[in-house]
Amino acid sequence: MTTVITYGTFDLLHKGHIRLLQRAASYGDRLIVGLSTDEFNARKGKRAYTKYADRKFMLEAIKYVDLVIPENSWEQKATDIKKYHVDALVMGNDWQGQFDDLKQLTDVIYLPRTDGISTTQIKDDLERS
Ligand code: C2G
Repeated sequence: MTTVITYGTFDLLHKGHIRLLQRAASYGDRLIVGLSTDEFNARKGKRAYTKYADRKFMLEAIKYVDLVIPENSWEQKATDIKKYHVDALVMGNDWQGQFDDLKQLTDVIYLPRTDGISTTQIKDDLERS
């Protein structure tokens, strides 16, 4: 069984998130999502509209997702990769190169982001409307 992992906040879930999960899942038999906790988001300088428990609930309802674990730190990826015997880390290419240090542990794949949609864009559009 091949295992894929990805990480993110996945706030205001949108097509870009779903397409990332769909493509990440295609690299293996199971997809694990490291979901940024509210506390970690604060450290990332992000404030999610939807609280962790509800973001987790929504991700678990997505057919491409097999397991959701909390992402509490930048440093946990290596531990997660070993713990879950991960074969590939998949991220959007806004992270291009950022996780290449993990190539000694697993495949690292950066996928093109989905153009024209982002949580920030949604918030800005709603503010203007
Ligand atoms: N994404 C995408 N296309 C978009 C928007 C997002 O492919 N239009 C991807 C991002 O590249 C990322 C994933 O969807 O791989 C989740 O996006 P965010 O929730 O914004 O994740 P981020 O805040 O970048 O957190 O340790 C890594 C971080 O937790 C990643």
